[in-house]
Amino acid sequence: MTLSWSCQCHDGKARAGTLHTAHGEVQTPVFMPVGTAGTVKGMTADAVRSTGASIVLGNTYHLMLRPGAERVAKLGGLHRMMDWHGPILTDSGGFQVMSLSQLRKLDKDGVTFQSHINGERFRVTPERSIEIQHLLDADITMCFDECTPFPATHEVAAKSMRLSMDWAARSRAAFVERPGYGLFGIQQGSVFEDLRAESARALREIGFEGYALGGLAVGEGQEEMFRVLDFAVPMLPEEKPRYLMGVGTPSDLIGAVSRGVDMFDCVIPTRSGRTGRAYTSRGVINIRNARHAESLAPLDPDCDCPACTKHSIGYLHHLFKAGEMLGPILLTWHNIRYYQALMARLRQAILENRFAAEAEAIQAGWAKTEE
Ligand code: PRF
Ligand code: ZN
Repeated sequence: MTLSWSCQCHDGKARAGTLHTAHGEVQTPVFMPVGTAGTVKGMTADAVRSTGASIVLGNTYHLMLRPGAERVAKLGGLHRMMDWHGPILTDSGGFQVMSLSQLRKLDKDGVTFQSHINGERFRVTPERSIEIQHLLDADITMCFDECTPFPATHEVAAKSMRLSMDWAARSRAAFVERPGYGLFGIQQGSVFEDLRAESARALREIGFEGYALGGLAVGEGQEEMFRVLDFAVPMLPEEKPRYLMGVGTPSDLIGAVSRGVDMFDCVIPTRSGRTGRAYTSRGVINIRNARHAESLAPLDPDCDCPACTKHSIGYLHHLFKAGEMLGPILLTWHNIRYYQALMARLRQAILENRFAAEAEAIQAGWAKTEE
């Protein structure tokens, strides 16, 4: 059987479920740490596992440029290379090509671009993107799509969405079905209800193991994203997992779970960790702030990660001021642990039918810091 998802429980629109993949099970709602170039930056795979993470994300775009998809396959695939033996989802490359590469040219058949690393020329089509994701041995393969830039007129968004739907059909045709592996479609249509509906119809017609919401968190703001989720999520099949790509802050995750989203990925916990921003039960802490210099308090008294149980805020502040690499490592560790604990808490609350109260209690805690 291909990859499947079973729902244990609903609470309002929020769902608790289990993904069954070739490399193990994933409890949803789930946050997937981003391991762009074959590593969650600054973390060993053991460290990532210890946070409670059960699935990580890899990127077609980065790995095809370096070390190359065929070379990853020669090195035993992404799981072996990373020492990550759990499930892996790979993004298809379209989004990263448009945001990172130089001199890109998009046509009906695919995208030609130059590497942001050394200027080398590459071409990606839906067929090549799927082939690369097979070489990487992704449990979850994403369709090759175009993330419609924001803002877009209705006409531009319609044309872009229809191209992505054509590419979704080609991605499906190129995907080789194997037990425990699956292909996810990606809904586009910008902020327009009729285009989101047309996109959902096209994807359902093709049929996928899961359905992603693309083209959001691209500058529209949280209120607008939630407005779109209110109508876009119910358009996707009830019995399949739903994945909101590239989202988000803890507040975004709570709002999206309450609207029926099951899966997330984002660079926020890892990137913020590297720059000294910690997400905690009391709110966001900027560790470089001078007022932390002599604090003996833990970063987050409610967290069980090494940064919080073995060190003081004052020490973490010192590591960042001194440019020591342990600083970014410890804050990355903490942020990933915070995100995993948050998702586990939301899941438990859904199972016990008290999601709304739990969401409110978590958000009330954030008011306790002023940064
Ligand atoms: N498409 C793909 N990857 C993505 C996005 C998308 O629309 C987004 C949008 N937030 C993030 N990552 N393939
Ligand atoms: Zn911590």
